[in-house]
Amino acid sequence: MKHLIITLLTLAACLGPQARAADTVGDNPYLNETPAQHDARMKWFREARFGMFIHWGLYSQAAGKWDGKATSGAGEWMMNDMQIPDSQYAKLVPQFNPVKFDARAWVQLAKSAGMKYIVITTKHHEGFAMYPSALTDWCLKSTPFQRDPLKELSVACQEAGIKLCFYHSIMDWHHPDYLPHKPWNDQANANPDFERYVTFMKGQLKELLTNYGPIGLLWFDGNWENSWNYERGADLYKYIRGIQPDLIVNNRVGQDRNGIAGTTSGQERVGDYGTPEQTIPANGFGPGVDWETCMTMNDTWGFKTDDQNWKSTQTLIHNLVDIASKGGNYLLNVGPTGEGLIPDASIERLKEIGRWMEVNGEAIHATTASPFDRQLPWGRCTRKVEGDSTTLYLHVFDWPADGKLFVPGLMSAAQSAGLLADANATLKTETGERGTTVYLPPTAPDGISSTVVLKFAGTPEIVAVPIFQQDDGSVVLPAREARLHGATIQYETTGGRDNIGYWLNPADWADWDLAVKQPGKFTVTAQIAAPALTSFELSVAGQTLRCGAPVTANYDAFETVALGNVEISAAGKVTLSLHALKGGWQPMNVKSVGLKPVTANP
Ligand code: FHN
Repeated sequence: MKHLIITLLTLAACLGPQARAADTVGDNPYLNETPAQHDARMKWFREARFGMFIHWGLYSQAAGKWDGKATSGAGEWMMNDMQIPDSQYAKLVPQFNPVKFDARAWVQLAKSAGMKYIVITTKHHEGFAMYPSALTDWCLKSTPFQRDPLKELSVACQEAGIKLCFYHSIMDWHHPDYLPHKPWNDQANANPDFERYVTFMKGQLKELLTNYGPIGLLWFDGNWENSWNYERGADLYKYIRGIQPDLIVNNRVGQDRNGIAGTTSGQERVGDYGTPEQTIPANGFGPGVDWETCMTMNDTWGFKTDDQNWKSTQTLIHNLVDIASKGGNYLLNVGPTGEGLIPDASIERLKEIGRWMEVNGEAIHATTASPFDRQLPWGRCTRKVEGDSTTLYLHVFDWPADGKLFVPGLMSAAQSAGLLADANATLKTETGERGTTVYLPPTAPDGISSTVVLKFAGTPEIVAVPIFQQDDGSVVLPAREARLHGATIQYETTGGRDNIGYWLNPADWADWDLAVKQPGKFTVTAQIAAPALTSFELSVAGQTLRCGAPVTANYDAFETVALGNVEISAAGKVTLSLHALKGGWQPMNVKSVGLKPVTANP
């Protein structure tokens, strides 16, 4: 968990300010593209919304075990985590013979799941090229498998209309000239020359971008070591787009701290889109920023026999919907075995996702982010604008028992309302002072997520709806109605949760709008779960309370904490916000904030 928090905090720090496409970097014509040219290049990516990540390498043969011992980390990190010298790790080479590899079957599985692109590891950190490279023997041609899986995938993808994309690691634990040198790497040169390594890497990239047809995108990784920097990233970006100008390149071509989605100001950003990993940002990154969350289906990227911690299909579909509703892509990983088989548990989930996408795919593909300023209490929204008409797809996770789906802030009457699962369904809608109610049939068409379709002429009016006081003057601000700000803070619903969570970055924060009709003094409480002492600020109507929360057993053990008193002296809309207090902050989960009028002393 600690590693995850550090990783997430790193990512959180890296996904702050809005990223933009790679600006003009140097004099390369491929970088001075106009916004229209950039949009044309990014079009397929933005419409895809869903892709397959494939981590396949020598590590797949090891399956997470070495000399009978299981690695504690991810399968593809075994060489590093168990500090296996190259000379010993090389014993995997004669063992690697994935005779059951079937490119068409892999591509068909992706296509049937509704995936529009495949990103496969051409070389992971172990340095082993998963194709017959002319530049090294540390590649597939040295194994009994005398085929070229990238060539076979290229043919299968072109037949199926799927974009073939390549992952390539900058970090290379094997290459004798790579720096920093890994102490357990016994193949190093006495005088390693990193420039020679970069030339080698460019040579392999040229092989990959010359021999396998048009490649959709280059997914760089392993860019975080001090041998890599912005200048090298910009140079590499120019180099590969000089080979395939229409190529899209992720932001890990740049140096980690600078290259990921524009952490630095000025010109130091490289790459075309951001790459949150194993996390879904709270709100996306706003209009004009392209991003993609990559995620494992269990806990490892590369195959591990022991890793059977599979996410449910419900979680995977909710992730896909959540990401699309925030304007991002979902790159979902499979880790094939050393025999060339995708694990059955992955196949099962992808087929279930495919059945859902057959009915609901139009609410994912070629959609844009939700027009609502906060998460909807029952699910998510995606949008399509075609000509002067707008379609809102309401993804209903929690089907209302009373059949009334309230859409807060939707103030325009829909021209039509229906269900993607039933072309004959015509739903009644009613628009009131706080939003629109859609009257639904008693049973949800899909137990995971059902899609309600609202069509509008022009652009529907959507307003930010404050939360109103109860008749007794009290008000509860629930997590699901909070506006969340930042890269990792999010509203959690998995496992029955209903709280603000993943508040790992103290720069993230939350706020609510409330409509006060009965001003006065209020006692403030909050339902908080925090495994470590934490401190934060609550601000409303010009007052700030410095608050602390007691330690609770875990992130799901909520306690109601008294935070103090505030006065709201005038009726009207006010915003109540929660901010971490630097120095005393530790992650905490919040279920709600409550205000109760202070009754005059009896
Ligand atoms: O170290 C790699 C890891 O093995 C995996 O490839 C992920 C996928 O995004 N990227 C790096 C960790 O951030």
